[in-house]
Amino acid sequence: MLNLESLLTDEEKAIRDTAREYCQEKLLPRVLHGWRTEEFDPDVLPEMGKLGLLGPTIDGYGCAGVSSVAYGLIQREIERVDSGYRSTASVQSSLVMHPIHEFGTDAQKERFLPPLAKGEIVGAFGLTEPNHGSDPAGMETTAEEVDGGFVLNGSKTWISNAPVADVFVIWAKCKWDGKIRGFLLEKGMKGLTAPPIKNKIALRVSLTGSIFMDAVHIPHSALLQGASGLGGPFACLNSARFGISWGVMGALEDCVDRALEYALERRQFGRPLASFQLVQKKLVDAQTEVALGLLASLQVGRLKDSGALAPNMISVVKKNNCGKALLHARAVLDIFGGNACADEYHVGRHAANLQVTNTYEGTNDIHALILGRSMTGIQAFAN
Ligand code: TGC
Ligand code: FAD
Repeated sequence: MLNLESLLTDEEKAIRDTAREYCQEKLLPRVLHGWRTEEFDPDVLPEMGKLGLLGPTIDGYGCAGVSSVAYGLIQREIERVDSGYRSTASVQSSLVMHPIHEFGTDAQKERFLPPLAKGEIVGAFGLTEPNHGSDPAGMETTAEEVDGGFVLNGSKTWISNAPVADVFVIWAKCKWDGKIRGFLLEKGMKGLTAPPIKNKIALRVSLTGSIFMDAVHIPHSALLQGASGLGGPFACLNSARFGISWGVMGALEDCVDRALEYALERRQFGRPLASFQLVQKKLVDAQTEVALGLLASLQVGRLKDSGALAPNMISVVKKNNCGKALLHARAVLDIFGGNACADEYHVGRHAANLQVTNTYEGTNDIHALILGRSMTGIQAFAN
């Protein structure tokens, strides 16, 4: 609608085309099975890894070293199929590979990044707790220094990939100075369990779980040395929230494309639905938000790559694009009438997923308060 294409480099277009071809040819045919069964498909991450779609902005360690805009374009193509596949991939890239790359030691990078990039191992990111979602500063998970390392105690909930994760980036409050730091835990450690949360009504193709840590002993080498304080997890969230801002636009684009096709074919009162003014308005409003949202994310991506990004800009696109995607996916879902209920029309699935994308990585309202604090100088989260 606003010729995003003209603002992409040839390399970005080629990466986008590779991702689109993979997602449409390989992921789309599997999505309804995954949605209906809630089964995690273990082939997805290795397939993405082969194409260089995991941790793509990282230089070295088997990663592609591409622009942030290319990263966004990849998330858009994955989420055009399903937000759950994008969740699986973006946790791996932004919330696990990114902190290891930014804050890890050389040994941690060499050990974990290549297999994560290939999708041979799966990562999870544990920040949210049963009593602390929007306010991670209040977390109750603790790390205590002991002879030979640390002991972690606590629990995390609603953690993407957790039930199948090989490596867990866990954020814990350190007993010695009260600061939040990241630790790398590994599957099989004594006292560590990650049961699935079943029967979700959204994001059913991605696995979500709890993490329980009952006196988990880890060596000193498991500490992410470069991060101390909430700025550590928030730096990871900057990258993931940016990716989500692109991803949800892909989901909304799919909703618009499918609704348009349906509206042109389905006839009522002797005319195609697409001929009714109210239907046209729903389609145009949604398509307009896609065009504006993508251009905003492109601008944020360019600023990110040039080093001129401020985190508030990410709140603008995370909040706007997630909120608009949810609103307009629900609006165009109306066009399907009773068929909105049938999963083979796909749009109801997107609308359910988009409720979650509008919630995780900071709810829409929390991003409003982040921006409100910036505008007014008054923080409204708490007293
Ligand atoms: P606040 O005082 O604002 O900040 C504490 C420290 O962090 C620094 N900081 C940032 N640094 C980098 N980037 C950012 N975006 C940052 N935001 C804050 C800040 O400078 C400060 O540093 P320092 O050195 O002064 O200590 O902290 P607060 O406690 O007042 O924050 C409140 C609030 C609401 C903004 C924050 O807690 C928040 O964003 N809450 C939302 C929680 C959230 O987003 N959780 C996400 C969990 S992960 C997830 O959902 C993954 S889903 C993945 C998937 O499946 O795709
Ligand atoms: P709460 O913080 O309890 O918020 C409930 C409501 O209250 C929201 O509407 C919120 O906006 C509002 N609210 C809260 N505080 C305020 C305030 N001060 N002012 C005004 N309104 C307020 N987390 C991870 O760490 N890793 C993951 O991989 C991960 N994956 C997820 C996957 C799924 C499928 C889901 C559903 C969640 C996932 N999350 C993950 C957790 C997610 O980040 C949290 O659900 C989210 O941050 C909100 O926290 P909460 O659920 O505790 O809601």
